[in-house]
Amino acid sequence: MTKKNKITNCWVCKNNINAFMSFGPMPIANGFLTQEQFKNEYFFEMEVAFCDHCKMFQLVNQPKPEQMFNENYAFFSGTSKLMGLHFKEFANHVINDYLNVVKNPFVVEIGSNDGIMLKHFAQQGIRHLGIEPSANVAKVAMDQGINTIVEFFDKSLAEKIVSEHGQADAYVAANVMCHIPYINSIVEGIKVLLKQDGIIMFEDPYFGNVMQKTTYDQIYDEHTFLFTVHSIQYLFNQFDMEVIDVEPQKSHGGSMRYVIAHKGAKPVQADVYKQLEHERELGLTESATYEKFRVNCEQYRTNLLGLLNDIKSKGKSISGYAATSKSTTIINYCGITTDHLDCIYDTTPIKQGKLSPGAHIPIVDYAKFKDNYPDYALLFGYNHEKEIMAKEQNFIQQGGMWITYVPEVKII
Ligand code: JHZ
Ligand code: SAH
Ligand code: ZN
Repeated sequence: MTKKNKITNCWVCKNNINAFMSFGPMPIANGFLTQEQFKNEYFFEMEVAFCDHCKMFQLVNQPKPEQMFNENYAFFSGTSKLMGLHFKEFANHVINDYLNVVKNPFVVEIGSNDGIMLKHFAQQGIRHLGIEPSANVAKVAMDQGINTIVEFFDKSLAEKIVSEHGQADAYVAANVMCHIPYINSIVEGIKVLLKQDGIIMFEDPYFGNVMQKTTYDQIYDEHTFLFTVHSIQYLFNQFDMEVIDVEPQKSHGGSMRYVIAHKGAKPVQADVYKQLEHERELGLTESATYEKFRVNCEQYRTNLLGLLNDIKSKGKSISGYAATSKSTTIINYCGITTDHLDCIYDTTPIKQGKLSPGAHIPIVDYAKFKDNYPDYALLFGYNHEKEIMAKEQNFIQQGGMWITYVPEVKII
């Protein structure tokens, strides 16, 4: 049964919002399951809204955080080598450009997962604390000696951290700020946690890229929000903090890194104003743009399902490649089934041997891909294209073909 617990007011500014689009009933994106679990599988109506007042794009309906982030969480950050390098660069940027002038600095990261970023602070002997509610991924970090607490960050936890460790010089986060519905409590918590001259640096998928490339697969249960500089500026201005710099990133199909400080504490860089202007040019502050986005999503769905049906009508085989969270939206919104995909190959041990959320497509160890190449492979992990192509060169050499849907549906 599809559960409804819909909000009617914006999570950020509390103004009235209305959904402009539904992606239909959706399961938990990382809810890989066994056959015995089918009867209790959770679905919610995945509807999205744009708040015309604070400019925040958001889900109006989603599972509770504990249903998604717990001791069975299936996403381990360390599965991508290139993301490992990305987070080393992120950590060194914070250390070299902000912490070098501070005596005995203290860094807090939320959503620290398996320690992919925090380990670079730990290895340099920097005082650090990770906040990670999913116990299984947190354990991987703790086993490496990275200080981690298994909790959800919010204002009351921030107060507790300050009383035990003092205020932080840097607050860092990646791909987690957009995951938290009670975002105002998070920002209030950061305000309490951060020293007067401290720095906030976080990154998340950028709605500008999602809109331009129609990568609607960034919309799933975990992503309560897709940010823009406009919406982030509104969010932090509410609590006397401001965006002082923006740094576009290629990761996850296009992300934005926001640098934020207490109001007046640090100079605002020109790039912030440039990006705000660019967002107005793209129409990201106008409801009409979101209506166009809906039409584009529907077109992409028609194109992808049409291509898969066409290939199957010729008797050819197709497998999925990389059981990403994003693939749950593509599969369930487009109506992709086990009639289309034989299986999905993936590197994550706890996903292997299970079935995909909703459509119940088998997840198979990627090492078996080469033993049984399909005619076509649908690249769900397009954001890891470089890494995947490098290890799967043989597939093409043996006559296999990749199907992508970013930035358009096509055979590569
Ligand atoms: P990947 C997750 O999204 C969830 P997902 C979360 N909500 C988020 O925002 C981002 O991460 C940060 C597989 N894979 O990174 C392993 C291969 O099979 O796009 C994983 O199952 N071969 C927190 O899940 C999946 O892809 C490979 O070579 O969309 C991870 O997908 C590589 C590199 C990955 O994140
Ligand atoms: N930063 C890593 C992990 C992102 S996955 C990366 O970019 O690869 C998102 C993580 O945020 C999950 O491990 C999840 O358990 C955690 N999370 C979700 N809500 C949180 C909250 N309120 N406080 C801290 N972490 C949270
Ligand atoms: Zn709002």
